[in-house]
Amino acid sequence: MRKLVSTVLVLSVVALAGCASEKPLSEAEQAAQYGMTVQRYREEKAAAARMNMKFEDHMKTMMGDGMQMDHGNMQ
Ligand SMILES: [Cu+2]
Repeated sequence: MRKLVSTVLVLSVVALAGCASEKPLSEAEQAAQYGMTVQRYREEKAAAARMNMKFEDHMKTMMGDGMQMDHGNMQ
């Protein structure tokens, strides 16, 4: 529950920041957007690359309530 609240909070902050700037998000900002650590973000990005998926599509699938992806070597 606490994690959900902080995720929503971070998403609003990122959304507001996004309106003010057209700059691409930094790794830390994108990690925050998905409520994960930078290390986890890099791992997911690498996983998406291995799957030839865009990171956004990869995360949508991961966060969706539908099928779960099998990443094989994920710990
Ligand atoms: Cu994936």
